[in-house]
Amino acid sequence: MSTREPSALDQLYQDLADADLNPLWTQREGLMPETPQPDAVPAVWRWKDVYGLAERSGELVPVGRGGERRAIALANPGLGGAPYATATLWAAIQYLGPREQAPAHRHSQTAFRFVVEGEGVWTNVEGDPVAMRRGDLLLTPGMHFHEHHNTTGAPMAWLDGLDIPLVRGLDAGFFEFGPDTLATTATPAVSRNERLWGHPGLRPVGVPARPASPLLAYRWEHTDAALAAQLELAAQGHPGVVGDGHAAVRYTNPRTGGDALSTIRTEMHRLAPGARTAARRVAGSAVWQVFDGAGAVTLAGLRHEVAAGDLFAVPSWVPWTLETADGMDLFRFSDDPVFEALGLDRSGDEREADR
Ligand code: 1HN
Repeated sequence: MSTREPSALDQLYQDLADADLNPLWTQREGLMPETPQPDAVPAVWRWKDVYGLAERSGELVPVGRGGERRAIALANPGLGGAPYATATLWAAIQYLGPREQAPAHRHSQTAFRFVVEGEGVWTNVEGDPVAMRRGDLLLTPGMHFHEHHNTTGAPMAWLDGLDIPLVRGLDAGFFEFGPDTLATTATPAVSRNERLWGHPGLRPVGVPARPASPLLAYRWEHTDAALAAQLELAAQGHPGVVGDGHAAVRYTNPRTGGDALSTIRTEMHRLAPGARTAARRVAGSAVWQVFDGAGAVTLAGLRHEVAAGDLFAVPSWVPWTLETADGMDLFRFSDDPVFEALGLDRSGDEREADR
């Protein structure tokens, strides 16, 4: 067998690799594609499937110290089994059985809960008991101690959203256990943070607040009324909706007017009966959950029928369209605030989305 002398060029590449160096000219396309090329793919999870598996987990797997939460993550099929819905977002269904408790801890990852059905769980955030009810958005900003307890004889499940993959990518994760016993078993209908910060347009004077949103609960009655008003006014010829028959609100930090959470945008969308949105795409990723009604989402040209509770992931730059015959409400969360803070935000309209 004859072995060829390596050419000077072969030797150069070998020596570069041996020196932990890597030349750009062999990598440019992968490093700098013309548009985002997410590993995550458009994906849909059905509520009845996810809920059924959560229920079975509830029967077989206890919740407690160590595992901390009975949360089952949406694992995007493009991400090789990682528990991530998109490149930056974690989404999970969390299930808490009758009288169960999920112990206190805190972490630098930002979290929220969105309740698609049920009630009876209180989440204590920094010792403030916050009721969780259908349609509510509850915040757990970074480094806030939190624990959950189910006060009823029925199980409850909800959607958890966190910025876990983003924080992982930034190597910014910190985690700390809290006390083993509940900070409080009180079950007020209205939490202290809502009593201070939950009055529209009114900011308490002299009440100290951390940079994160001091308001931790956004109640469905307000969200519902805001969306209903937008569509009613639009139908009467007044301006102000996102699109024809499409109203949306963003949850905000009442102290700053900015996003309710620093790394995650949270929104509720309402489509009037017969509405269809224009195709749109953005740099950055999102996860949606149908809250009420039914319709269809088209992701990168593929149409999926969806109904209450169903979830779908929209990776960066994937065009999406929503449509409904009888009306549909959808909760959306995304990494938009990160893209905006870093000057990476971009969007494309229907024309571009079709290219
Ligand atoms: C967490 O603390 C919660 O507090 C939910 O409910 C999901 C996933 C990973 C790490 C911490 C919660 C989580 C989590």
